[in-house]
Amino acid sequence: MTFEIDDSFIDDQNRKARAWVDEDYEALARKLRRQNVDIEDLVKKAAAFHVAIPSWGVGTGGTRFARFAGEGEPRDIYEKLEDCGTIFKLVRSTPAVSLHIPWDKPDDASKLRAFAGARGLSFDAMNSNTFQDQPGQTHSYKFGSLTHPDRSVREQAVAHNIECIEIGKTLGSKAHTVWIADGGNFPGQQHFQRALERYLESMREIYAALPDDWRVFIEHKFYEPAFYSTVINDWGTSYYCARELGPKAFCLVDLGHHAPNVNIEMIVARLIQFGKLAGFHFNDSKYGDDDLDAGSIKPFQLFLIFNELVDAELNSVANFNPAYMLDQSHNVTDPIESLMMSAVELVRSYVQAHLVDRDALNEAQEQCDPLLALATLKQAFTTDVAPILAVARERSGGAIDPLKTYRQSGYRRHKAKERPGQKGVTASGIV
Ligand code: LRH
Ligand code: MN
Repeated sequence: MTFEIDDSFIDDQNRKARAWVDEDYEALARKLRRQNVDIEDLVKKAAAFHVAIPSWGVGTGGTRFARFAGEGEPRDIYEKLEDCGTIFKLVRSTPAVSLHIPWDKPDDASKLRAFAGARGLSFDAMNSNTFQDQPGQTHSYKFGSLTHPDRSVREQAVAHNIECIEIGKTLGSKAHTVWIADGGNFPGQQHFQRALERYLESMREIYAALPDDWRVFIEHKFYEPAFYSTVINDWGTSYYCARELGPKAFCLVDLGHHAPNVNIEMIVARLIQFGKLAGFHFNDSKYGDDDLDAGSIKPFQLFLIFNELVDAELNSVANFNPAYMLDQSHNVTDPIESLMMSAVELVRSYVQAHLVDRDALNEAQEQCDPLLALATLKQAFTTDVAPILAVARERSGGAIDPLKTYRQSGYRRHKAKERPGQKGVTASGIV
C-alpha cells in the first residue's frame, strides 16, 4: 500500500480554514452583487475549469547545467500518476494527464488506463518525441526528424508518431501533439522551403493515421535546441500547415515559445478567429523557454490571454474547443506544489476574465476610449477572487488551501520512504 492523502484529512484541514473563507466569500458576494454579478455563477465556472498535468512535470526538472533530484521522485509512470492523483485530489481542476512517449510508454496501456481511472484521471493529448535518440534507434534525429533530408529518418519519425496515436487510442486520448526540434545552427545548413515541404509530407502521413474524432496539435517554437533556424518557428507557419493538413489539425500555443514581448494574447485572438486554436501549454518565462510556473512572472499577460478565451466562449465562437495543459519544468520547487499552484493561477485568470464588464469594454473600444477600456480590464484583474476559487475547490471535494494541506499531509516525506532515492536515476524526462 502506498500513502495517499485521504478525504477526512482534507475535511479536517478545510474545517480549520472555514472561518476566513465564509467571511471573505460574503464580502466578495456583496461587492459583486453591486456589479450585478452572481458569485455562485462564478463558483460554477471555476469548478468546471480543467487543465491537464504534463506527466513529465511531476519529476524534478533541470537545465543543461544541472538537475537537483528531489526527495521521493516518481520512478515510473505509475508513481507519476500517483502524484497527478494527489494534485487532482487537492485542487480538483486537473482531471487529466498528458503523456510523453517514450518517456511514459506503458508496458500495458489498458492497465495504465485503469490505474489512472481509479484516481479519477483520464488522458489528454499524447506527445511524441523525435528530439532525442533512444537506445538501439536505427536512425539519429541529430539533423532532424520529420524534415530530415533522408527519407528513412522521416519514415522512422512518422512511425513513432503513429505508434503514439495507437497507444493513445487504448488510453482514451483524443489528440496528439507534435513538437519537433528540427532546424539549423548555421546559415545555409537547411533549405528552408524544402524542409517545410518535407514537414508537410510527413505530417500528412501522421494526419492520415488519426481516428475520425481525433485532433493533431502543431506546436511552434521560435528557437532551441536549434539556434539559427527552426522549421516550425512561429504561429504563422503553424497556421499555414494546419490549414494545409485539414480540419483535424490545429495550432498549439506554448507560452514560452515566443520571443520576449511578443503579443501572445493577440496570437490567441487570431487563432480563435481562424478556427485553428488547439489549446495551450501554459507556463511562464522571463527570457527564453524557461518553463516556469504559470502566472509567476507575467500574471497580467495570462489574464489577457484568458480575456480572449472568455470573449470567444461568451460569443460561442465556432470550432472553439481549446485543450488546456501545463508544460513546466520544476528545477527548485516540489513539482506537486508548483503544478497545484499553477493550476490555481489558471482558474484565477479564467474567473477574473469572467468578471470583465464586456458591455463597458465594447463601448469603450467603439468610442475609442483607451483608458476606460484598460480600466475595465484592470478592475477584473485586480479583483481578489481567492474566496471563489477556495469554495469551488471545497465544493468539488478538494482543499480550501491546497499548499498548506499538502504540506501538513507529509505526502513528500512518505514518498521519500516509499521511493528510496536512487540519486541521479529517476523516471525519464527532460534533461
Ligand atoms: C518543447 C516542449 C514540447 C514538449 C517538451 C517537453 O520545448 O514545450 O511541448 O514536447 O517541451
Ligand atoms: Mn510545450
